[in-house]
This record gives sequence, structure tokens and C-alpha cells, in this order.
Amino acid sequence: MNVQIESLNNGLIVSCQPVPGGAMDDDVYVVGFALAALSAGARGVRIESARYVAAVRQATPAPIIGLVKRDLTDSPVRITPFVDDVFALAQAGADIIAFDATDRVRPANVEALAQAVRDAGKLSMADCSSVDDARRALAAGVDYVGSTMSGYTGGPEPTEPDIELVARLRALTPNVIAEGRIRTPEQAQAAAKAGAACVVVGSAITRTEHVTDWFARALDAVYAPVPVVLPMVLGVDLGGTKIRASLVQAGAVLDTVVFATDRAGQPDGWLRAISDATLLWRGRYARVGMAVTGAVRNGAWRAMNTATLGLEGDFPLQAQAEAIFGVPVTIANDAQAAAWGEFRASADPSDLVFLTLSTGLGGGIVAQGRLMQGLAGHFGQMRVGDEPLEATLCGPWIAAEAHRLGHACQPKYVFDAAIAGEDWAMGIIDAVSARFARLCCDIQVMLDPARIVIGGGVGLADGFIERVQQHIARMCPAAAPQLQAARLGHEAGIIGIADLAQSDRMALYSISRKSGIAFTSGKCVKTRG
Ligand code: ADP
Ligand code: BMX
Repeated sequence: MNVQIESLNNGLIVSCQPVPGGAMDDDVYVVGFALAALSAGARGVRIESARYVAAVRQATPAPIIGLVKRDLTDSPVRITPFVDDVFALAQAGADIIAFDATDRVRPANVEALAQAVRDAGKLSMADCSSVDDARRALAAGVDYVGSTMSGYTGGPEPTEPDIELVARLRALTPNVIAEGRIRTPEQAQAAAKAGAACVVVGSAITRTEHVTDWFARALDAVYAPVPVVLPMVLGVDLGGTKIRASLVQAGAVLDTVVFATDRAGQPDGWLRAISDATLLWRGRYARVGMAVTGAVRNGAWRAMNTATLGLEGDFPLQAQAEAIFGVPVTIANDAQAAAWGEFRASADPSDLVFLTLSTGLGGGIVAQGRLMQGLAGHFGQMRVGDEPLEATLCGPWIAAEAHRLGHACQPKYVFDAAIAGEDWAMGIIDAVSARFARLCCDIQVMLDPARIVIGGGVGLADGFIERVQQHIARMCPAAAPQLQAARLGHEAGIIGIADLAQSDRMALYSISRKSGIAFTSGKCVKTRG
């Protein structure tokens, strides 16, 4: 018999989703959590995967919200991305089928998923990140809208639930499910008062690793000696010209190697070269952070411009790096990592944009204390005619232009010649500075950051920022950005990615099963040969 739309109303739903690959990722625990929750007053359960839905369905007639989570390389959408997933969940016995309803690149659109749920004779729940998502989903005929995806479509995860979104969804429909970061009875009450028809609680009830982590951190703060000694991180900054690897602890660089990127090579070779160059540090670091030129999404890495680095297609960087280094690996775009490094290194909490002028032209944005991820900040990919902006705004263009004028030399010597007053070189540097100034002015009117921080081999070259400032003063006096050289210099990316890796505690769980290494609050213990 199909459940009625009212069956979940005015109640608690417990999401029983074990940490993937964790110790509780098994039928017996999922069914146990579901039955325990239902026996204590939950009105329904939210269950991931057709296998677990089928197992729970055998054990109880209570309403089940089913979903499937997938990590796709060509889409950030994770929750029930395919129409076939809908049918599998329906077949397994789900009453309500949840799917991601965000407006992102996706294999199946919201209309097709909503229709598939109807075809299967089930109710649908659209997991939304915003009011616009919900509006579109309701137009597609979904039964419930949830606040599930709020805070998960870019930037670091917030810690608080998005009660305001719940209230805004309630203005659209009474069928609102509050979900996401609800950890206390008081937060659940706030969601209900904001108008949620029912409230989903997950991690706080069924993710032992998360709850243990909250308590362990709280106790660490009391028991650990102050200052807390943070474990070392191997930070890597892989650019189109050079690779820098450093041992980093608490924001301080302890040791560094720098070597040329083999531009004719491929990712496996670059990873091997990094591993070889840092072999002596093995055993000293507990995590690895890799900042790489190119776009980073869901553990995969892809070049935006193969002229900057000749990487073809998607490369599963996180998994491959974890296999090589044997510790959890956090990955990010190089300029975004540098933006974060600069943000953390300064006491100023206002918004900043970081620009690296190097082999390519990269950028990162920190807004309201959050690093924007995905493609955000890829200013070098903005089009000028058919070409990306970075085609004429990067180190290799300076070298090519010098060559064209009969001076075969590296950008550094073009800068030296410009300082020495040679016309040909002054012309080149002036053209680059003017283009860069225009970009800074455009960024200022788009994002109005408190400062634009500049890094990269060319960005930090002698006299470059001063020349850019001269152009800005002429070009856009009313919207002149505040320019600063990166205070961390060429280490901004390394320090930024080390900090991101340091705080990426959840990465610990992702490889604990695969590697046979169990991690307990920063220490690591080998559990099998
Ligand atoms: P990556 O792109 O690998 O991160 P860099 O930030 O060092 O590496 O940028 C490389 C580009 O910067 C190259 O085109 C290089 O010639 C240029 N470059 C490096 N050092 C200088 C310098 N002191 N002055 C001008 N250009 C430089
Ligand atoms: C390119 C792009 C960005 C990167 C920027 C700076 C690729 C391979 N890279 O715009 O992701 O941030 O270059 O990279 O498409 P770098 O190598 O110059 O430091």
C-alpha cells in the first residue's frame, strides 16, 4: 500500500546513512538504526541505496525515504542522479524518493526524475539548496521540498542548519522537510517552528564517527596542551611550470623542495615525482594537501586550459594520491588554495580575491569567510573573442612576445630589461599590466572585494604591481581595487592547502577501510598488514 503524503507530517525522520566504507556500513547496522529510531518515536526513516532500502523494508512497514548517492566525474549531483536509480529504489520498497534538485550540471533533469517517481507510484522529495530550486521542483510536480542541499553547493560546509531556508520554503508549500546539520533537539524545534512539516536528523543519531568526533574535539580543547600541536601536512602546489612540496605544521613551512613540472608528462608521473622528491618525509606527515592548476571537483581533476597544463580528461586525483601517499588527501585548485592561505594568514576577515599571474591566470574568492570552490575564480578562462583571457595574460605570452621581437628570453629577463628602460620590454610589460589592471577593475565592480591579493611568478615580479596600480588609477579611479602582494609570497598555495587538509577531518574516514589504517583523533594506527 502506498503511503499518504500526510504520513510523515509533524514528526521526526531519522536518516540512517552510515559513513561510506566505515565500520557501520552494513545491512545489520542500517536495519538496527532504523528499528531503534522507529521504536523511540521516529515517524519514518531516510535510507541510502536500494540494497539498504530493501533490507529495512523487510524489517518494517514504516515510511521510507529512499535515495542513492553516487560520485560522478561529470556532475556534482550526488543524490539519486539517474532515472534508473528512482526505479531501483521504488522496486526495493521506498515510499518517498529523494533526489538532488539543484540547478547544476546533471545527467537527468528534475522534471524527468519527478515524472519517474510518479510513474513508479511513489512520492517525491526534492533536495534543494535554495528557494529557486524548490520553485522549479514544485513546478515539476514534486510532493515535498527539503532544505537538504543548503550549504553543499560550494564553499566550506556551514555548521548550523539553514532554518531561514526552511521558513522561505514554507512560504511556497506546506510540504517542507527540514534537513541538514540538525544536531540538537532545539535545532529540530526551530525547524518545526519555521514551518517544516517534518524534520530529518541524520549524523547526530546514526553517524557514530561524526558524533564521536564532536565529543573528541570538545575534549581535545580541554585536555590537549595549549597550544595544540597539529600534525604535519605534506603540502603540494602543482603548477604548469613548477611543483613545490613542503612539510607544513600549523601554518609554518618546515622544509621545501621545488622542481619543474614535466610538461610532456601525465598525472601518474607527476605524482610519482612528488612521492620520490618527498620520500624522506614519509611517516612525518599525517595528511596530504594538493593544490593543482585546473578545476577540482568530487575528487577529480581536470584542466580548464590544456595550454597551461596538458592534462586530458578527468583524473581521479584524490583516490590516486591516497593510494600513493597512504594518508588522507585533500585536493583543491591552486589559486583557490592560495586565496584561502592569504585569508587565513591575515587578521582581516573581509572578502578577498586572489589572482595568480603565472603559467596561466588563476583566481580564488573568499566571501563571508568561505572559500568558493568549483570553477569560481577561474578569471583566466573568461573569453576575449575566441581565446581565454590567459592566452595573452600569462608568463608564456610574455616569453612568446619577447621572442617575436627578437629577444629569446624568459619573462624574468623581460622584466629586468623593462626596469633597465629597454623600449621593447617596457612595451610588453605595459601591455600585460594594462590587461591585468582591466581585470582587477572588472573584478572590483563584480564582487567589490576589500582587497585583491596578487601572487604567481609574474604577479610578484619586480615592479609589476606598481605598474598595474598606475593603470588602475587612470582606468577606474572610482572603483580602484586595493591591491596587495601575497604576504605568503610563493607559499600561499602550499600554506592554504595545508590548512584545508588540516581541517578536512572527514577525509580520515574515507580511506580508513580501503587502506586498513584506522585513524583516531589525529593519530593513526595500522590495523592490518
Ligand atoms: P606555476 O605556474 O607552475 O605555479 P609560477 O608561479 O612560478 O609557476 O609561474 C611561472 C611563470 O612565471 C613562468 O612563465 C615564469 O617564467 C614566470 N616567472 C617566474 N619567476 C619570474 C620572475 N621573477 N619574474 C617574472 N616572471 C617570472
Ligand atoms: C589556468 C587554470 C587554472 C589555474 C591557473 C593558474 C588549468 C590547467 N589551469 O587558468 O585552474 O588556477 O591556470 O595555474 O586549466 P598556474 O599553473 O599558472 O599556477
